[in-house]
Amino acid sequence: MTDKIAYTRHDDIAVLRIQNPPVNALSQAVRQGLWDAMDRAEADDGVRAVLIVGAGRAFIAGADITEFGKPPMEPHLPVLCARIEASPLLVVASMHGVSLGGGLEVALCAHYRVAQPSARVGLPEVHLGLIPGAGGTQRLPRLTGAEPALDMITSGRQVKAAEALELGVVDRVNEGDPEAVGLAYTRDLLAEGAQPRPVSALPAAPAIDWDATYEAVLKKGRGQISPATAVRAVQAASEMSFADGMAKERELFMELMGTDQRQGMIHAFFSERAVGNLPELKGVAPRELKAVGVIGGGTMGAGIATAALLSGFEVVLIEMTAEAAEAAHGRISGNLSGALKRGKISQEKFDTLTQKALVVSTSYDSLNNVDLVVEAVFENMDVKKEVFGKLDAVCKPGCILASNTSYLDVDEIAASTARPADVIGLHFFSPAHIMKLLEVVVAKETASDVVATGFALGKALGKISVRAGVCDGFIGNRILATYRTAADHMVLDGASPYQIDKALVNFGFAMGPFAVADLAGLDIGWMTRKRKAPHRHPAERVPTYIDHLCEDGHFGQKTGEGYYIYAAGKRAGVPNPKIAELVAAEQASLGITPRPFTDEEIVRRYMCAMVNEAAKVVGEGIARRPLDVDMTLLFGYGFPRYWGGPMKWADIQGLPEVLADIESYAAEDAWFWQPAPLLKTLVAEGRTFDDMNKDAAK
Ligand code: 3H9
Repeated sequence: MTDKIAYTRHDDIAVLRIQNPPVNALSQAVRQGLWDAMDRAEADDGVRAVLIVGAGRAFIAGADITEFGKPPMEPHLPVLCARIEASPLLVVASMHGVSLGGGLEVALCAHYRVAQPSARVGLPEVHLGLIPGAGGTQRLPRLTGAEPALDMITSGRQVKAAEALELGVVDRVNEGDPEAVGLAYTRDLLAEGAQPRPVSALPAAPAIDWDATYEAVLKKGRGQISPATAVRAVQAASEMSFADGMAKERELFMELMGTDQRQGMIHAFFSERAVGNLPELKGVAPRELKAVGVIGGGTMGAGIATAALLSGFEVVLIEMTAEAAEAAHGRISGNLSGALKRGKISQEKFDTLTQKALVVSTSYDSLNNVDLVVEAVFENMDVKKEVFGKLDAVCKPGCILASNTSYLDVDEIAASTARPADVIGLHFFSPAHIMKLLEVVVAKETASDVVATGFALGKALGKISVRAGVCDGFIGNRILATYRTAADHMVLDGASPYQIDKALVNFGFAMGPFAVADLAGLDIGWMTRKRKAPHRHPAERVPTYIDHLCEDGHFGQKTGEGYYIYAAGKRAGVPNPKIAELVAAEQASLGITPRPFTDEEIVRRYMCAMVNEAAKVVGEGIARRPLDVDMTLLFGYGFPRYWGGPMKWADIQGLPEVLADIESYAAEDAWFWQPAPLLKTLVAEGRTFDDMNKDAAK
């Protein structure tokens, strides 16, 4: 027996304690250990029941994800589950912390289940591009009926113990030490004469309209295939024998195991956890953070203040006038009342946050005791420098001065203060209390404990924090500018913005780039184009058709007209006929004969532009690792999670193929399509972006 399972006897009960920290994932050694321990219990004289418990913080978090993609090793989990369920001994699971995926599947093979009130159960495999593969799709519907099982499996959501009890997933909820609770329950069961009760022997769940459910789930998944595939597996549980249903589940599970989506989603899972794990921060203690200052109470400043309040910080927000201060207070209260309505905070908490934890002031002196201050004022270097000058004068020594700029030079801002080591960029995404991404922009002089504090703040706010270096647009906006340009070029050459939006939504983006531009406001791009015009290379192609719309005061959704026309109160628009006219006029003046594009070519060019710029960002050290780019695009730019991020997408396509396409596009526009040196190097060395991630983790 492996040391992953501790076997102890308590009278006529054998306790199998799984000990595989941190979360008792079902690695080969755990599976083998459980198998051997079941053998031992069954051979152990006088043992009448087996109690399975987990050591540490969870029962079992599921299959060991690090084993996926490698050759499967025996005993396979479905076979182990069947072996546990078929035991002549009474098998009980006592669940605490999480029981997820294969962890819940093991519990479903026990004959009885007791859970702590704080326990959570779920089948989250769809988030890894999979379906439950050890009987979850066959056993759960036999306990709960088809619809609750489908809800749990297709959403992957975690269900709290009370709901699990109601649904019939667990038999009892009892508080106490999991082993003591489990032993007491097992003794009760033995005393009652309870017999093994295999879930597989329960009648199948009655049929529902499977095809309609499949279609609805497929649509909701926006291109993600695993949730819809799960519907077919649950259908098998209703229509087939248990054995045939298990075979069907296995077949579908193995099919998904071979997909790009599975690779992409597992990359996202591990990258999400690796992104904050920077070697340069090992052993660096962050500074203490209790009170946070925010300069500017517009949408961004109010969002940052809201996020900080919700995470337990005291907040001092500075505005220029009493009216602006009042408006800022209103915006923050509005955000918080959203949290109140969604049940995230209580009325009492709402009152404390808005009345006690938040101070809105027009005097910079109110900042004299904050530990960190984030400036979120107008994007203008002179304005920023003026603000930083005032902060430098009033903030206490050691206070971190952060700018929320989205493209300005943080080195220049830092140099304008007497404490450049305390200056950092903290680039939030709007709405800042909702969006998960935080770019931690490290300037030349930024002290490492200031960087560590940026990451600590991100963690406290529940953000995914990515380290970025200083350049125009940092990681995200710099890459965005490039792939947006690729889309603009395609419009000039003959693709319509609507075809491009549709092709990219079909690829998996939440919205296409032109719908996003309308939402963000066309004036932003217009201003950027004007800002960059003086430094533009003569070979750079920059469309101007949309500027004419801006000159007429049309800025997208907020004015009701942009690439699309928006009826009052409607989020979705219809194509604006003026766009085709403006584009045609520009094509005529440039002597361009428009050509058709396939959706496939649109996606390929857009993605190649993204990957090429991203490779430059990594090559220049603006992003430390390819996975930092992937997480930036995933959490800040609506990139489809099931592709894992643009770098993972490129690895899956094959870097030589991506480079070959970039080189072929360069034949038409050598200025825009200059291949990234890093991409060329990786192709020459036969390496991938993921190889770089792995090297960085060593
Ligand atoms: C499955 O079960 C398939 C079966 O149906 C069929 C099979 C045939 N494996 O998130 P944390 C690591 S699919 C390996 O930071 P938390 C994680 O990488 C599986 N490692 O902590 C991290 O490592 P590090 C279905 C795992 O408290 C460390 O544990 N199950 C696994 O915020 C701590 O994790 C899931 O999808 C794993 N299964 O959250 C559950 N899980 O410290 C996935 C975690 O080196 N896991 N690690 O960075 C989770 O949702 C969360 O990790 C959990 C803990 C809620 C458990």
